[in-house]
Amino acid sequence: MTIRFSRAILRRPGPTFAEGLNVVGGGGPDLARALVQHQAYERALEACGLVLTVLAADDHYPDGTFVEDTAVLTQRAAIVTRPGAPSRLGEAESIERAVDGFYPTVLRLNAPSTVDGGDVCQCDDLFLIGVSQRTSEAGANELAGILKDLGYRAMLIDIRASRTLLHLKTGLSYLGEGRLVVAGDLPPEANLSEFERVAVDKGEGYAANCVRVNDRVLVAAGFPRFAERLSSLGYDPLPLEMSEFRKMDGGLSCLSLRF
Ligand code: CIR
Repeated sequence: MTIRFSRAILRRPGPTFAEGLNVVGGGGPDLARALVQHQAYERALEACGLVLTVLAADDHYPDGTFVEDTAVLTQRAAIVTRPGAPSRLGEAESIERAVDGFYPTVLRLNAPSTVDGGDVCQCDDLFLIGVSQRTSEAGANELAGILKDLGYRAMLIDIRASRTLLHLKTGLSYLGEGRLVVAGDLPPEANLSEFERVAVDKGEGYAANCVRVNDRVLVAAGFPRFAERLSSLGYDPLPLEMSEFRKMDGGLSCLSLRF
């Protein structure tokens, strides 16, 4: 089974984009270039058949373009999260309004739980949930409970000891067909034996955050070995320039909520 998407919610980076959080990426993004890259990302989703809802940038939330962290959109309900960085908590409000029009059931996490959507990877009926610097144990457990009530399975993966992963999906993506792209140092106790692992070469770790959208796989440009690997598995990679979002610790998946 491969989930097919028909819509996506996005938010363009705004004037305060460079003031967002960054630890790994180094900061200093060029807003004009980020906007061009975002435009290309929008066109790519449209080329995959998606109808877009593009929200206005909000100066109060420099990280607001990373919409994925604010919700978990499933085929059975929408769950609005409570992002783990205090500066991002308020982002969920406008996302909830945007999602409300599309979902009859919109659920919420309770304070003080925190969950960033970047820590949540849907693999068909199984959700992998990272416990991270952003997603609390309480949040991961609460989300797992909500998902189980919806009839899904859920598995927690503790990445708090990782030196390379901001979010679980920084180093892991689901391609469909039982295939999981894995880079980075996942804990050995993470039991992912039900999946066929697709490895990412050393030096191409950033590419692990790719996104299967219908008949294509969006992938960061500049990682030729990984793109070739995808092609050899029969996928159709669609490379996108991500340099300015990478500087702010963002990956491909976090720029949209697909449903
Ligand atoms: C942050 O630190 O929250 C943002 N600068 C980047 C968030 C990236 N989100 C994601 O990978 N899911």
